[in-house]
Amino acid sequence: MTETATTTEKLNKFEKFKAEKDGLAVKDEISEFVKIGWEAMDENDLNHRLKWLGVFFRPVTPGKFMMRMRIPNGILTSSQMYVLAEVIQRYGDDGSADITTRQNIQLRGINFSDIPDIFNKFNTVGLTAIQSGMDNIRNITGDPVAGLDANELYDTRELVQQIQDMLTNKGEGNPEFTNLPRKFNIAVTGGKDNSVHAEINDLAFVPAFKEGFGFNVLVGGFFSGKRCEAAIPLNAWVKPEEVVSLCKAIVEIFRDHGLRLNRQKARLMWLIDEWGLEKFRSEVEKRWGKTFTPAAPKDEIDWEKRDHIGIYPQKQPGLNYAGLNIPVGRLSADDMFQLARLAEVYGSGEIRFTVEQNAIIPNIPDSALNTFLTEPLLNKFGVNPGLLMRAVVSCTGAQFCNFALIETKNRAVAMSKALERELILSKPVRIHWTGCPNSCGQPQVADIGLMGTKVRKNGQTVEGVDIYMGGKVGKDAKLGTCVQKSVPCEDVQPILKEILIQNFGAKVREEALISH
Ligand code: SRM
Ligand code: SF4
Repeated sequence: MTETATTTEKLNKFEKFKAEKDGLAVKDEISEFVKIGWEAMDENDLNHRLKWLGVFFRPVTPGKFMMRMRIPNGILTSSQMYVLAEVIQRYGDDGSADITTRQNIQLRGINFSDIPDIFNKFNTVGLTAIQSGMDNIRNITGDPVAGLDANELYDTRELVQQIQDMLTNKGEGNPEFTNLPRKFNIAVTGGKDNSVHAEINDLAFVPAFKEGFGFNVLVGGFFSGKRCEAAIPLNAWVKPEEVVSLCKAIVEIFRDHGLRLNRQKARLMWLIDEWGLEKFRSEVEKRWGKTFTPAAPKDEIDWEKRDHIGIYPQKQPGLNYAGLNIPVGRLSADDMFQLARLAEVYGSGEIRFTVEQNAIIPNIPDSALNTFLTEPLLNKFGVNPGLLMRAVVSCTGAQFCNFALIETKNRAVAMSKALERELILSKPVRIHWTGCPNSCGQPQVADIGLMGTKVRKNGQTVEGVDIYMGGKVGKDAKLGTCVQKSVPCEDVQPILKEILIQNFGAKVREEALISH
């Protein structure tokens, strides 16, 4: 028997609560919830349905909520950034924000009773957090230098916005896509360096020429605790104007036929496995109402991936973008006010994010660059950071995430600094930390990936990592694999040092040798 949405018996607990009451229903109930207080709320409303509004109850910090935004293509205006900064500013030390591995932002420390007011503020500047968690489509990623890069093949900004508008009903919430079997990730890349990790999305569009410019379509990429797969070619080439309708058709197929009985098998790739790629392709064609043009024989991803840290000339003569290194994406309210101010004073009031959890300020005139470089914020978020710090990525980890097996962000920063003190590196090495096998910090795309686990040491259970290597990004992207299991965190630094020396050409600093 196939495992389809039409099988109503034996529903897992997630399917049951979705069938009992739609996730989006909480949109009309939020004022009522605020009246009764979060402590009195139904368990499923609190722990799950609120995520349809982008509001996350944090069992690690009860009463201090997290909000996950939607930032299509990772682009914000300074007025939007000011609003986000004001939201967290009122929570003092509890208020912080994180740039995420999907070019997005999450706000922390939020008081439940403030949520309706926060939504009103979002409305005034065109921000939305709708359907950003649970069984919904995640933030749609696009090229972080879209419209700036002289070598880009396609400016992804408008297309990404159109996909979001279609899927979320312009940020209001879309009842059509409110009950998917699981999460769903979409990425569009228009540059030559695959700056969005197309290969790890359920649906990705990569630039390719056939009847003019268009995209080859990849499907089924995902990470989960149980299984990780790179996306596979659908053998389809589409024109830019066909992308939105194809997204709709594929998400509908996933919604109507995706496997739902076993939550561990509910991502798109499991449906493709069950049907076979040919059947999947022809079902999509039927739903889309068109026949696919077969994929272009070659795509245009032929560069190594850029990290965008530094100052780079734009395609617009006389203008530059500045890529600022935000270690592990962590921002305070002050940092956000400063970023918004710099964007206004030196740029065009725009701030962008990358999937490496860094920020870009575009449109800085040549004449303003020298003064820009003297800004105090650049001492914290540099344009020329150390070669480990500039590439370190980390998921949320134990500080706020109840799935975490280890603390990640602080450790990632401390270890990058310590290794930079010990070693001389000649190129950036991408080290990704993730607190558990869910892989939000994408250790499989890293040069060196560290996945949190629990290990035994001297008869005690302690925090540890499994070490991944071999992740390749950009052209010919390839997922890394586990090379060493169960290393206690306190023993990781010397192992990383050795890996950096053996595999990445690092040299021991003489001062470090002397001080030993
Ligand atoms: Fe993730 C669940 C954080 C990107 C795979 N992820 C979670 C939750 C919501 C768990 C929870 O409720 O505590 C984490 C919230 C912790 C918190 O307080 O911040 C969480 N995921 C994140 C973020 C914030 C990591 C980061 O520090 O950047 C990223 C938010 C992206 C966004 O803006 O939407 C984030 N998560 C990812 C990615 C990377 C990506 O998309 O490129 C993945 C792997 C790719 C994928 O999904 O295929 C990822 N997160 C997961 C999974 C495993 C999904 C699965 O199919 O099993 C879970 C667990 C789940 O959904 O049940 C999860
Ligand atoms: Fe939490 Fe695990 Fe995701 Fe890290 S990888 S944010 S610990 S769910």
